[in-house]
Amino acid sequence: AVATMIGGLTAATQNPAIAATPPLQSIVPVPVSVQAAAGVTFPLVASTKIYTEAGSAPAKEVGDYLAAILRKSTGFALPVADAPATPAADGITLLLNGAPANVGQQGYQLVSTATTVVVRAITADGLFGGVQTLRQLLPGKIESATVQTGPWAIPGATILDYPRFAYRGAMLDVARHFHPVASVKRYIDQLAQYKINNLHLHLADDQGWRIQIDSWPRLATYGGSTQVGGGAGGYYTKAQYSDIVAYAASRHITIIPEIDMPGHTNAAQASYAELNCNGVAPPLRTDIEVGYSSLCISKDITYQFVSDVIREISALTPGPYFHIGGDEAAATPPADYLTFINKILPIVAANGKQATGWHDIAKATLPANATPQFWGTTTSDSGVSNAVSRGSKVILSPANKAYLDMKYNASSPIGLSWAGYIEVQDAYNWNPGAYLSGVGESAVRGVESPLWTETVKNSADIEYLAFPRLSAHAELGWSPWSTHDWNTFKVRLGAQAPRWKAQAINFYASGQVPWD
Ligand code: TNX
Repeated sequence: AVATMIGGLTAATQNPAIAATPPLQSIVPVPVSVQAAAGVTFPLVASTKIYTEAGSAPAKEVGDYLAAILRKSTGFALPVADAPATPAADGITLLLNGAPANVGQQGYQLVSTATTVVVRAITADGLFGGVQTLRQLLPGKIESATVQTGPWAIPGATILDYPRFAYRGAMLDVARHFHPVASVKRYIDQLAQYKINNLHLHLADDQGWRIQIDSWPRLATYGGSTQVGGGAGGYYTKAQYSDIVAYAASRHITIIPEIDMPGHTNAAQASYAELNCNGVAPPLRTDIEVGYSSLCISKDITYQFVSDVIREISALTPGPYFHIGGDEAAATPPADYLTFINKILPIVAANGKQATGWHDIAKATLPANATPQFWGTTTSDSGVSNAVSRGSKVILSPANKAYLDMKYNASSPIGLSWAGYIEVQDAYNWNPGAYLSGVGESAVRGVESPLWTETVKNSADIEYLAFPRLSAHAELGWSPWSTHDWNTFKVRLGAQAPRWKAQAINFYASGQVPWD
């Protein structure tokens, strides 16, 4: 009595046995394939153990992460130990051997029976993804921070899963409103559970500079001293930034730092008069206007500044990317803009990083390893398609689909609306692999959900705008397009509510979704 669901729920909805095991139908992002073993369940009990690939520290870390989550809500000891040669009958086993080759670098296979749960992957990233699926096979209260009453049963299944796109991203603007380390970590944990593997931090903008730079100390101490609305602002010390990077790594998330240039630079220009063509430092700004600031393209000191900043941040950043911003440079003459981008791309490369930037940078001739991030509201851009024809890959963040800071509708209490309202279905209904003309599936590195924070002051605000739309974007980035179906997605999304409640996530209970 095994029913097959290939990338979705068609067979499941016809099979009453599977209807009895709703967790298998509720996984977000939906796996490539799920086969249910009808009537079979693995009981998670007080004596359950977690076994990890013998001798592998990265596998052990994933096991420890899983144990920490499950211990809180079950109250069980869940010791983590090296896996025996044959998966033991009393445990959940995470192995770096025996995975089917098609799981690739980020995928996994999960097989649960009455006696074992075995996750196999080629990499620890893959095991971590499998663990996210495993969490969703347990009742939502498994996410609680306090001990809950079981029983805790994992439905019998064979799941094969791997991502459509290698890059699933989120961006958090910590410049407009500063978000302290604890808030960033909380968001990182939320991203990880939907298999998002990159967090882009927008570290500087007109209203604030948010990272310590030793060679230009006033950037943080003065440029970081306020924020939109005139509040106190703040910045990350180098130790705090490194702590965020390490925490993200423990959640298999890469941090991508952004310093926006040559526009969106008022906080820097306010901190150092020499960064202005007229040699006069402007006042700090706490309004939300855009397009008025520009670094001075003709001054040598500008490039000293850019080199110092890129060097110091790159040294703290293990990931391959450095994001140079480049958007809305309305105060930089077009020829100067090209001069500037052409001068700073080699600085990024000299620091061992690949450049990413808002797609405005594709007005310049980009090297093939530079990634334009499309944020427009149209479906064609000649700069981006030219970059693709020269070998670049693209990150898709179309503002009218992917911007988490757009309001859901006219009555949303926070958010902006310049790119339109984005209800959950709007966030879900687009195909990243066939969205921009001249940018086919293979030219897409992935999908990213930017959250600009002009109206976003704290974690509750972040969560209200990110959930549930972030989960929709996560599915677009991970799941095969053949599974794309709003009617089944909205049911799976609705099944996340008990989880979000257990985690005290302040989600928007959209009327489009049948919430559990
Ligand atoms: C446009 S999108 C911006 C940001 C704003 C955002 C608000 C982009 C690359 N630039 O400076 O915060 O709109 O939605």
